[in-house]
Amino acid sequence: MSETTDSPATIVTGVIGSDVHCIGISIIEYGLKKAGFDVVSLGIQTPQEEFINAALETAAAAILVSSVYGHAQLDCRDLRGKCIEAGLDDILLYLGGNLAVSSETPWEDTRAALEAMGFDRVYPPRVAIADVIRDLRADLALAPPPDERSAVVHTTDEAP
Ligand code: B12
Repeated sequence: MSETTDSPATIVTGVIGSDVHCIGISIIEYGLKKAGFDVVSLGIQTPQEEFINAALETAAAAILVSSVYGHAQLDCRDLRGKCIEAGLDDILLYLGGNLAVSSETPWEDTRAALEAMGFDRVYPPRVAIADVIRDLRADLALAPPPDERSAVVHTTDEAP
């Protein structure tokens, strides 16, 4: 069994590139705060460098990137490489939003392309916040909060 910790982690969030869609990431940030994470919110139209600088300044454990206007593959190009260059070798990178350029593109192709760019997890538009938080806790080896330790967690993977 792997070791877990109760310490809150700092998470950097923002909407990458020229994207101004702010509602989705605000909902994610609300969920993160409610789950006990410290959130450093960079807002809309955030350049890659700002994500990296904020993560360095706050010793963040993860960067959660939002991209809603369809240009994720362009805006996120080499983000992982720049993180490594800055010394953030092990930082978790999550990406969510409307990630396909076209609605014709199968989701699994989009996910595979973005994972190949270095994201640890890539989420479709209708992801449940509970699933993102569960993944973060698992990836950061954080213990579940006391009131959830014996609770059943329902995920979007389950049949209704
Ligand atoms: C409102 C809106 C706008 C507003 C934004 C206002 C604002 N302050 O946010 C305005 C009018 C400014 C706008 C502009 C544009 N928009 Co617009 N917009 C929308 C709209 C109608 C709703 C978006 C929204 O808020 N949804 C509600 C939130 C809760 O959902 P969400 O953003 O998807 O977020 C959820 C998930 O995606 C996920 N999520 C999001 N980020 C992250 C991050 C992580 C880490 C995780 C885990 C999860 C996650 O969790 C959220 C909660 O469930 C959508 C259509 C739609 N019905 O979705 C189009 C839409 C997003 N827009 C679109 C486009 C194309 C544009 C423009 C390019 C249009 C144009 N030609 O000018 C511009 C882009 C401007 C820019 N530079 O960004 C397209 C994107 C197409 C694509 N390829 O995906 C959409 C899908 C419309 C469409 N069907 O064509 N838009």
